[in-house]
Amino acid sequence: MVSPARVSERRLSIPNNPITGILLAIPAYFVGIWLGTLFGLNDERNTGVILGYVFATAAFLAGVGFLNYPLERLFGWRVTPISDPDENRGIGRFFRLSLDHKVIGIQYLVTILLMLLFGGIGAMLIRTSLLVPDASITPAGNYLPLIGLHSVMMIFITSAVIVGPFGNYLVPLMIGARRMAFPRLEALSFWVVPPAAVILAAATFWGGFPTGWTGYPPLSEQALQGMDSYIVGFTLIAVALVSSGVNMLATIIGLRAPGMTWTRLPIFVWGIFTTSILGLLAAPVLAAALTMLAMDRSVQTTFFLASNGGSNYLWENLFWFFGHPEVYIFILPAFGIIMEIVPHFARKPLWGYRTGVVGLFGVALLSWFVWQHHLFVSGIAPVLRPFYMLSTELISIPTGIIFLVTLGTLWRARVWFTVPMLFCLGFLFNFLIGGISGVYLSDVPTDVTLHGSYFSMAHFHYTIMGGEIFALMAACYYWLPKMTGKMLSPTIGRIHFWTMFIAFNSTFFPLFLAGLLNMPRRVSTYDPSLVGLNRWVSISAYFLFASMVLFAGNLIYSWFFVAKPAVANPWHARSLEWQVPTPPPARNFDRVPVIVAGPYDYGIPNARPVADLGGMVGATGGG
Ligand code: HEM
Ligand SMILES: [Cu+2]
Repeated sequence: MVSPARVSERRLSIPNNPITGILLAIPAYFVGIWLGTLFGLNDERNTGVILGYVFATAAFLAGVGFLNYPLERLFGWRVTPISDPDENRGIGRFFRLSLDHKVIGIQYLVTILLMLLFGGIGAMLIRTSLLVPDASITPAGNYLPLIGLHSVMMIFITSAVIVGPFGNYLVPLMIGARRMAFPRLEALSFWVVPPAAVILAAATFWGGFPTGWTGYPPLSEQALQGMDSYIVGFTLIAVALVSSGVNMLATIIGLRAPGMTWTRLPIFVWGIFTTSILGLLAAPVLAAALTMLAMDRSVQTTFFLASNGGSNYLWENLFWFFGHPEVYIFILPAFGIIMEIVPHFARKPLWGYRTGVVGLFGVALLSWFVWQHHLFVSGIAPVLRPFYMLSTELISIPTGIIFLVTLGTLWRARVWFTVPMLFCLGFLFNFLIGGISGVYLSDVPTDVTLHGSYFSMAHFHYTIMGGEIFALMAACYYWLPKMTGKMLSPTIGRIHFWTMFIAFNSTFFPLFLAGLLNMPRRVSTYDPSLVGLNRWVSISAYFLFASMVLFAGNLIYSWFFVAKPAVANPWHARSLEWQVPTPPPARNFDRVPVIVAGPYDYGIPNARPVADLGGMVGATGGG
């Protein structure tokens, strides 16, 4: 221990911000490229590009300020405090390394919404190309890179779009904590995302990559340097998943306020909890597999190359061992949002709270035992097929439980049809179709014909876009008033919901049909008899994009033009995050609250307010 008297006041004197980060990253990239040429390997260009991306990311993070704390500890300088309310004021706090979970939540939200715009533009280009059955709009060789960029960008987004903005912002507020357990790790889980997005976009300069998000060898071994973007970018997302996973678990286990027993925990927090277990355990497998692929492409190992004793089937297993839990990383927090929001607008206790928690854990547990349903037609031993078929179909049971908990809460309720509630109902409709189509895919005889067709593509868009993204929209309309202090316009919100709901279904439902008619995924040409169907889908997709523009318009209009301030508790909700003022003070709670009741005790005579907050302003009991 360094005694206080000897602590030096010296600090690093370079200004820490993203600009410094970029200025350091550019030379670091070229140092990496140069180093790559020194080894004299056949794959030297890949080695250089991989090293370049890794160095650039490290330099960027150092420029943003991630080295300060380790250096301060190492040399005994004065250590920067975790939260310094004076430093953390004004718009500038969103553009630098902040350790306030509320700032990180908003940084995450804005970043991811911008990424969503790029992913969405990619989707529009794909659908434009498919207006004609031949490859005349997209020249040969451009279609697969387009699919690759769109799919991986969307996977980056959907991996973090709920846990990043809403998990970081809300979990401490919901459990009565002042911060996350490891604020620096929390900041890191955000600051690796922008470099991941930039590195992914940089693939364009190398002509993109042809493998989609699954990165199957041998194609991924043969592809040009665009593939290296996939490897490094996806590894950074794995870093984000692990660091946020361990942090969320430590926070929820360790920092709950007195009285916040496990059965009083808001169900959204349970959604984050189970997601975090999956992220923490699955992402390292992905990172290991990607490292092996990077080594195959640079230092000439042959893990996945059959020609030298490796196995591409090994990749397929490693990838899906991560990949299937990954899709539940998308949906578990969405389940959490739906079960969280519905009781507040049904004004009824969450029906079967404990069963709902069991459902979340059931899904999380089973998701480890099903990955080979992605490999039914990839040479899997025939005796294994029934096992994976059964385990996959079993997942419908805990999923069904979560559905029943939500429907039971709605049963005979006098529902308040706010915009967030509409999106919850939209979620239930879409996810039902998505889930049921999953059961067809888990059935081996049907999957043998449907695998690789638009049917499976429609299935996962129903679950991910119709599910996770609808839940995201519900979360935005529900919690943004607390996070930004501004109400979103409910009128635009309703128009947004109906256009998005109708356009989504009219885009993706016909694609089940396209799949049944044997239209293959990831191919830019199709049978001319399907041209009518495809044009219908493309035009619907334009409307879907327009509905998202309407959402962006609503954000801008409501934040900057109307700026109607949100009251502390516009929904008269009981749960803890609504009892603090809007926007929440820097340290969340004047003093640590004492939790005395559950968050969903609506309609219960003489129900106590959820917490004793020690006379804080803005407190409302809810009724
Ligand atoms: C009731 C639950 C579900 C079942 C039974 C199920 C079943 C399946 C099966 C068997 C496949 C393999 C299809 C094939 O390629 O031949 C599949 C693919 C897929 N599912 Fe699901 N699924 C379910 C829920 C979900 C959820 C909740 C998500 C995401 C939020 C999801 C995302 C995906 C994705 C991304 C793929 C395709 C991966 C690819 O080939 O690129 N599924 N699903
Ligand atoms: Cu799966």
